[in-house]
Amino acid sequence: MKLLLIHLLLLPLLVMAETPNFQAWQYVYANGSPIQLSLGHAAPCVTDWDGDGVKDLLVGQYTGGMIRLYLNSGTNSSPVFTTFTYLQADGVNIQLPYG
Ligand SMILES: [Ca+2]
Repeated sequence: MKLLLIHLLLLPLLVMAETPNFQAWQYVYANGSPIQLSLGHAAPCVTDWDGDGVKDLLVGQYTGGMIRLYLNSGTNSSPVFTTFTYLQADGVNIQLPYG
């Protein structure tokens, strides 16, 4: 009981410590145009996919359940995205359940 009470008392502190700091939205461009998905429902993720120290962009898309990979040819502070490839496994586009 004592342990539960301590957890309950500390919970607000943990929530406050993890509160994200959002900034105003902005388009992400590839080849000079905003990245658009045909049906929307984008699931973006930023990570250094190829291990070169520069963060890349992955975007899960509703259409076909596929995942776009935009490699960053710029820097982390000024990313540059051009074309994308779909993530593949054994030469086949990875498709996740969708719908
Ligand atoms: Ca990278």
